[in-house]
Amino acid sequence: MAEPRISSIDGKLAEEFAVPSHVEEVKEKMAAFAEHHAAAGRRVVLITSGGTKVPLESRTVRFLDNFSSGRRGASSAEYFIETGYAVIFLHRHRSLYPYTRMFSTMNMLDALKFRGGDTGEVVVNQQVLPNIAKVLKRYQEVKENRLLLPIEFNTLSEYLHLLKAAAQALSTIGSKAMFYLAAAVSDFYIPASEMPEHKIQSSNGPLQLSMNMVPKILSPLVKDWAPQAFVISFKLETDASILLDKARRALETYRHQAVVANVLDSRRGYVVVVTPETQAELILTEEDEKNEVEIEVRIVSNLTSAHNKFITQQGG
Ligand code: 9Z3
Repeated sequence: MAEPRISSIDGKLAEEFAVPSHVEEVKEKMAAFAEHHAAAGRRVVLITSGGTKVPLESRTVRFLDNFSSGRRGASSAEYFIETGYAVIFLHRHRSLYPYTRMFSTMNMLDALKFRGGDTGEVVVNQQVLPNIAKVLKRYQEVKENRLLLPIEFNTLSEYLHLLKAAAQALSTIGSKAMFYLAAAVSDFYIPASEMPEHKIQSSNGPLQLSMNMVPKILSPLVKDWAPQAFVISFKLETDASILLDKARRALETYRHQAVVANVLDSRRGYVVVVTPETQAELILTEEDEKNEVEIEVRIVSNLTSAHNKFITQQGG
């Protein structure tokens, strides 16, 4: 099927997806962040992370969601910062967040002890919160040096408009920008014009939904909004036998630099980084798992090397 024209995607975005009121303000923030870090000799990566919510009613009671925890994006953000990048972290509200992700499943109050006294002192039990001192120190350094710019989204509409704004904001730093599109974005949505205003009534009987295809935003991102950037998309399948074919097809269609291909159940221990010329399998061994090595450290290392080469080739 022929690729939709860029202009039609721009039009669709404006017509069918509500524009968040703060998009221009966020765009300026992202542009200032990118220019500041590029001037200091740093590369900038825009990471998308987490799932998207697709509302079924305009006064939303119900929505369609997906499995993504945001762990891939949050851990990758930390490894990119360790490699010297500044990170714009475009993430789903309440999905995992860099540094705090390590403690997200615990009950904070179980890790604290009230000592009492005049000051009402509270102390941390470091056995309950292992590594807290190391992680907190790193988090504070990252904050002081403003290496991490967090931007939140909730719905698919917010995600699409904020990604477009990010792409335009980063276009000024050319090949120094990387896009690492790890968010699990819905392929389907109900256009505002077809959405019921009020809560769908179960008294009307079984629910049948008809959903439209979400415009393929990678197309204008690569061709139009940030044409010099180094762009990585992710391909997720549950059937491993079609994964690499789909990854290669995505590269041929969008002509970006790499696809990180993964299967739902094995995504924590196995991915393939596919480029037009190469295919690299990244695998965690049992030994790695014992040592709590995360696959994102390998993904980030592979892609930052490729980004280096890309910048050299572009003469930037
Ligand atoms: C991914 O494939 C990510 O690796 C995961 C990470 C979402 C699987 P978690 O957030 O999981 O750590 O729990 N992201 C992209 C998934 C996606 O929707 N890709 C689209 C597709 O496969 C194309 S861009 O068609």
